[in-house]
Amino acid sequence: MYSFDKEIILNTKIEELMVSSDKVAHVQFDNPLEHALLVLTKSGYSAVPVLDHAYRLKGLISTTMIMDTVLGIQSFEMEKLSQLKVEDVMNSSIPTLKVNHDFMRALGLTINHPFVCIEDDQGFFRGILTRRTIIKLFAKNLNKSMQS
Ligand code: 2BA
Repeated sequence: MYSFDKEIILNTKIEELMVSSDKVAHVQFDNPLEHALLVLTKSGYSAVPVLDHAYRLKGLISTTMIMDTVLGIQSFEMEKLSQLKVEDVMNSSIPTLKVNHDFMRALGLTINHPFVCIEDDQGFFRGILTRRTIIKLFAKNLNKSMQS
């Protein structure tokens, strides 16, 4: 028989779970697509945040978005990798969190999104909340009781 420490989980602050911005692979909105593909491939992540030069959040870009863009009717149009920029392809309508948002909001968003970007009141990027950290929190606070 297992139970959760509900209070501990619900009172966890988003800031405690956040992967801070200095540890998050990202690209800038005006980078060419080939740079974004390089960052995605070398980091091993399937999607990363897109920022502006002041570190404000602009959206996210994934390998699938890039490959879908270069895939022509008959062949890959690889020249698009240098012709197009990240902003031409990125998804700019993404859910975001603030550090003071409550845990249930974060939990709800990570059902449909592998990670959610966290920004401050001015829109500056603070970091990400990943599904992995949420699952780890539940695993850590799962207690085995004596009754079976
Ligand atoms: P994905 O890249 O699709 O990764 C799915 C899961 O695979 C990750 O889950 C993680 O458990 C593992 N994984 C993938 N690449 C990894 C790597 N280079 N090092 C260690 N583990 C790796 P989560 O950790 O929950 O991450 C969810 C999503 O958040 C990732 O999806 C990625 O899009 C993004 N992400 C996570 N950490 C990031 C970081 N430091 N920088 C940029 N994006 C990150």
